[in-house]
Amino acid sequence: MLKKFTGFKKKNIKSEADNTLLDDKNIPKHVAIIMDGNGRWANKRGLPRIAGHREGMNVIRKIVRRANEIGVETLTLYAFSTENWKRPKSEVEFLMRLPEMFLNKELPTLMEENVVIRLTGSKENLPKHTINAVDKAISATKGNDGLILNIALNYGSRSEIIQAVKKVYESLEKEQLPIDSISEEMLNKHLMTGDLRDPDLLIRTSGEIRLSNFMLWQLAYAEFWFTEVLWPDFTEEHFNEAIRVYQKRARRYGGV
Ligand code: V0D
Repeated sequence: MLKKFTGFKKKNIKSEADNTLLDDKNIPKHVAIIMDGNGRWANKRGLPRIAGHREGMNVIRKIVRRANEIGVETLTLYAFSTENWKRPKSEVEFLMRLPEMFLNKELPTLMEENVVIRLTGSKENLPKHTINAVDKAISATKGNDGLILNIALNYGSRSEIIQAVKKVYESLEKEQLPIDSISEEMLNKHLMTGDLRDPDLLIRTSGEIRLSNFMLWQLAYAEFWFTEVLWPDFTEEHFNEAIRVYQKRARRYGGV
């Protein structure tokens, strides 16, 4: 069952990564990553935290390409949580420049690789320049049919659920539906992830073993893989290792 991965049919992306022992019949369709440890990476080197964020941004390109190459359909990256506003103003201002910096550099490559950019989170409080950059990338890539790169930006799961519950209530009122018509599907539809499928695999870097208000509903059945590696040190090999571990685990949704 486990065999050498020989490449993804439709793609011709070359990679130096170690492909061995990946089962191409059991690639997680949706992988979500909490990219933690950028500030700590910088501190360890006596650099300002923003240097860690910049280095972390450069890792994204490699992981997107690798995910696309092995046939992952959706890659969600947790870039900025609603709690991150509490950080020093100068750090937040720098972070809000990263979408532009990333997209200015990477959009041509993402187009070549057929990537679709999506956003999960609230646009509230985001600077205009950040929204513009992301909106531009979303419209530029919406006709592509490759990997969905879903960026969780200004996202928090509990407020997402509250907002979905309010929308469910509104739709019951509007359509005069009984309370028993509330279903998982109905709530699911009103979450910010909308039509995206649930993640199959969650990766969190930097040794923190918690969810930190990330996709609480959507991660109900996901496999979790944690690593001590800090995000700026994360490589395709670490990504492969996470997929290998995922493939070794039985996934039975509570059945037998
Ligand atoms: C900092 C490590 C890319 C984690 C990666 C504003 C935290 C670098 C984006 C990005 C951030 C955003 C939107 C988009 C394309 C890319 C990004 C933020 C932080 C939050 F359409 N890196 N990145 N966004 N960091």
